[in-house]
Amino acid sequence: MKYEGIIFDLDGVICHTDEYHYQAWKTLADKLGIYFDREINNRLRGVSRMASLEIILECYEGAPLTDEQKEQYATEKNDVYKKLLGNMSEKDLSKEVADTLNALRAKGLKLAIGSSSKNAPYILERIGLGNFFDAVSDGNNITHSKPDPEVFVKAAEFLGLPAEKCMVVEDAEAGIDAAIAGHMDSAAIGDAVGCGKATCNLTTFADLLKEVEE
Ligand code: B16
Ligand code: MG
Repeated sequence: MKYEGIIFDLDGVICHTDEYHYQAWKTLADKLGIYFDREINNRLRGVSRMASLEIILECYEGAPLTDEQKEQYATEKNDVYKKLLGNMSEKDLSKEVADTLNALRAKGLKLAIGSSSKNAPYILERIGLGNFFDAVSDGNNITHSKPDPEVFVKAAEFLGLPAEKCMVVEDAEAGIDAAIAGHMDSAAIGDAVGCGKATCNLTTFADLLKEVEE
């Protein structure tokens, strides 16, 4: 086997919460009179909550905001987002993803999450994967967000594996850059395919089964 561990990004790879992020940021943007659309939302993939707010504020024309106000707006967005996450259930985990994860584990690979989200444990619980992964590294245990490699370096540490034995699966260019910075191979899926920087590109999640073989 080429790898001993696979580190999965959560949002956009294991499940899809981007529509909920969009709705929650849109609620805040409308309140502040800021222009916000799905194209801007696309730039928030893999980006931390506070860095996402800064991107949204690029279109803000009011008086400069204090750090306290920014914290408050980020919290408001997260409150709306968390309520929307309450709609998620095991139905939000596709059969293809569930079957592929089980097949990878059956090959003896260790499986981890490497997500920027502070809501990762709650999302995993909602989709029925609360106790599935061998390690979870997320927005709660890092000080630097993707493209910094910290979240993946920590995931490899939690698995007890060296970076060169791990592959990262990502849907965001920031995540592919983080894998490269952490000296890990990467598989791009969805939006990240376009950046052309990953070790390999996946057309479907199940393609991963071919990529982990020697
Ligand atoms: P939270 P990932 C990322 O998750 C999302 O793609 C990104 O849109 C979000 O801003 C970030 O998590 C932080 O999320 O506000 O829940 O802490 O793709 O790294 O799994
Ligand atoms: Mg993602």
